[in-house]
Amino acid sequence: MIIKTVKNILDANDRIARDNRSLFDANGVFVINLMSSPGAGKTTLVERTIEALRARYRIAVIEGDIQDTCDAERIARLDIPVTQINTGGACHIDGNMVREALPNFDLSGIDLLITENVGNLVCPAEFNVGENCKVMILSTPEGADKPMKYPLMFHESSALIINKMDLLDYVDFDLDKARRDALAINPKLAIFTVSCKTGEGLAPWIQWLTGQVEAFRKSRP
Ligand SMILES: Nc1nc2c(ncn2[C@@H]2O[C@H](COP(=O)(O)OP(=O)(O)OP(=O)(O)O)[C@@H](O)[C@H]2O)c(=O)[nH]1
Ligand SMILES: [Mg+2]
Ligand SMILES: [Zn+2]
Repeated sequence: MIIKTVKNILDANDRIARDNRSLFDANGVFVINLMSSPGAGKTTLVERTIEALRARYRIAVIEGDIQDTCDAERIARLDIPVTQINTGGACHIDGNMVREALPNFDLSGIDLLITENVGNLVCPAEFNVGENCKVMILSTPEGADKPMKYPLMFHESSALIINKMDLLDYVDFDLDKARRDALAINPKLAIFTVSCKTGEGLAPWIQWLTGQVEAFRKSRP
């Protein structure tokens, strides 16, 4: 019985996510669902990505947090349209929450919408919000065992950003193992090793993302 209830919730969410997707398609908006554990560096990556791509694309951000608005305030300081979703306890954002945030934006004026999910390595991967792709961050202090312990997010993501490479000498993080295990779960995963603090390694990520956005734009009638 419980399993059926969960399935119904996911089915209902998928329907709403498909409606969101239709709206994004109609307006030519490429959407990223950005996921990671708390503190892995999602907001910092969003800030770096905005700096790199704001001259090329019109960017907007949805911030998902259980409570508080500090991440949205960080983005607003960059003068980028941003809406904060407070989930009021829920540990992920879902299609309905994103749908309710959309009236705050002029979608026809957005090329790239980044949704930062609630910090959580588990259920955000189960809920589509209408994104073109899921992107996840694993940071070096979290440990290289995470792909094997939390495989779903690695399975569902198109790109894995291994962040905080500047800390590699100070933490026990087996980079080869993390890569190997992540690719065993998802052989198509694009993996980037970066430091959002120093900027090291960010160029290939920006190039990959640009390629995704351009492919989406070309695919539109
Ligand atoms: N050393 C180091 N610190 C980083 C790096 N990237 C982010 N941080 C720091 O890590 C902390 C968390 O970064 P955030 O970007 O706020 O992480 P988040 O994933 O958005 O966190 P939540 O939204 O709370 O889940 C901050 O103190 C950042 O300055 C990095 O590459 N190296
Ligand atoms: Mg954040
Ligand atoms: Zn959740």
